[in-house]
Formats: sequence, structure tokens, C-alpha cells
Amino acid sequence: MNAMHETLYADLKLLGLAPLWTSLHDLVPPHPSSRMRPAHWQYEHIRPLLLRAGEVISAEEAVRRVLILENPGAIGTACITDTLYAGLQLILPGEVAPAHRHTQSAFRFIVEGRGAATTVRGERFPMEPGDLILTPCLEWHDHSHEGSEPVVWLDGLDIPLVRSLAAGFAEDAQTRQQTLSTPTGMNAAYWGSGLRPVGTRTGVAPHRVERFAYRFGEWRGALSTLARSGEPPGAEGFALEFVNPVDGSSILPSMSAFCQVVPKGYETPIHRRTDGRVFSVVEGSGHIRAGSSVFRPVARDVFVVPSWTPYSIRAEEELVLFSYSDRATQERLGLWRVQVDRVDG
Ligand code: 1HN
Repeated sequence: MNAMHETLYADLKLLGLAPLWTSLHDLVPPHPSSRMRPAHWQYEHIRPLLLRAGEVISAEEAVRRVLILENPGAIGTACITDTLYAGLQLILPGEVAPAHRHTQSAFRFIVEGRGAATTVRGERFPMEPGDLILTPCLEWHDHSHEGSEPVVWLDGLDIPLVRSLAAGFAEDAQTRQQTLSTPTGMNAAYWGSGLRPVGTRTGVAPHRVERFAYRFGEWRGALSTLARSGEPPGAEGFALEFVNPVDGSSILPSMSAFCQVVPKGYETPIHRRTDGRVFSVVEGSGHIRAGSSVFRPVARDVFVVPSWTPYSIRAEEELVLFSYSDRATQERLGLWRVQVDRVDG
């Protein structure tokens, strides 16, 4: 850079201008280059810290007693991927996490314990390990616990995405808990049985989220049938996507969720996707290669594979995984891609 460049750049800056030619390649890189890194969180290390958090602050005081899983490539940003957030939330017997709502969409994936429930749009949803419960954009939600053991779940939200769009609104309810206005089971009866209310074909907008709970027994049973079918496993092992019954799209407009079984000893091809993906191990143990990292996750651990990072999953013991990503958003923008790097592992 010579003196003419320097004085030009200084003069540009004064007028709120910048030269494109110094940053062009960073702005439109030849392939995705996320600052996010592959990472693994071991539940056996996190659990004692969650319980300690339970001693220092109540759910009520904290509003939500959560340990955020922060990507080591983006400390301080509450990101686990470029667009998504993850946290582990603890609720203890007798506690209430007060009612509020926000434009960020959320789901809970239950990791440990029984007896807690979340109330969404006036209906109580009991929480059992392996259940997936949604709180879509602007739906009121509060959590409570009438059982006798700690309950922990994984919270997935589209916080970084909504932040980048500067479209975040939130509001506390007037009351600590919602009034139960709908009998338990109504949401499942209307939307969770492969049925839909008569007359809704034209009455419900596409991408509108109506089904709020996907139960462990249902998805686990489907995966067992697939894994025992004699069909060969695909690139992901045996994988299924949780689906919005309104229009067959992703569970939430911004987030897709999946479950998969990788048979014992099977290794997926090394592949990469444009959607950074967060995994929660439900059963078994695995050997994960992601970029230059190697992880050996076991049940209840979380690991993340950022966008366009080559990875493979091998099951040491039959591996059952829940995962989520921004694939739905990317597909709608025409951005989503997958590439297989190597098939022999
Ligand atoms: C939230 O509302 C919950 O409702 C969990 O359980 C985590 C993280 C950021 C903002 C809102 C919940 C959250 C959150």
C-alpha cells in the first residue's frame, strides 16, 4: 500500500465509504469459512455444574437456569453454530420457570429425569427423556416440576439468526404460569396422530407450527423398525426428519430436527454440509471425526459439526442421535448443499 492508497482510504473512511477490493475475497469466499469449531461437551462434566447452579440460583430468579454451550470459536456470542444456540437447562422439583414469549423459536429435547412439564399456548406437555417439545415464535411458555428428581433438557433456539435479522421481541406474562386453557393431550389429538382437524387444509398457513410435541416412543420405535428392516444404512445410517404436519416442512421455520441410528461398527462416509449441526447422543457411543478433531461421545453428550466441516460418524455401540440445524432456512434460500468427500472412511 503506497501513500496514495493510504490517503484515499482515509478520505473514504471520513465519508462512511470503504474500498471493496481489499475485502472482496472475504465477503464472497470460494466456500463456507465459518469461525465455528467442532466441539464436544461431556454430560458427566456438565451435570455437577448444573446441580451447583441449582444450589446458587432458583429457576424463578434465573428465569431460565441454563448453561449455554458456547462454540469455542465464538466465545461470548451464545452461538453453537453461526445461526443457532444450545443450552442445558435444569429444573428442580417444585420449581417454576415463569411464563414469557419471544420471537426466537425454541425446542426442548429432554436429556434426563421425569416429572417436569412445559406449558405451551395454555396446554401442559409432560416431559420424558427423549421427547421433543416445541415453543414456536411468540407462543407463551412456562416450565414447572411436580416430580422428585432433577430434570435436564437441551434447549435449541434460533437466537443468532434472529439477532442477525434484528427481529427479536420478548415479553413477560402478567402471571407466573399460564392458565391451563386446553386439556392435556389436545395438541396430540389434533396434530400428533397422522391426522389433522377437518377443514384445516386451507385454514392453516404454510410453515405455521401447530404440533408441539414428538414423543420418544414414537420416533425411537420408527428408528428400530428401520434399523431391523434389512435395508442397507445410508450416508447417515438410518435417519429420519421430524416433520411439521401442517405442510410436511421442518419442525420450525428456522430449524430442522433429525433422529438417526448408526448400527454398531458402521461408519458413515466422510461428508460435509452447509448446515452446521448440533448432535445430542441418546444411546450408545461413537467415534466422530470432524475436521481435525476426534470425539468419543456417549449418551447425553452434545457435539457440534460446523458448516462445511468434513465429518464421519462411527458407532462403537449402536448409536442413537438427535440433531438439529438451520437446514430448513438454507433450503428456503436455495443455499443448502452436501458433498461426500470419501466413502471408505
Ligand atoms: C428461553 O425462553 C428458554 O423458555 C430457554 O426455556 C433458553 C435462551 C435465551 C432466551 C430465551 C425457555 C432461552 C430462552
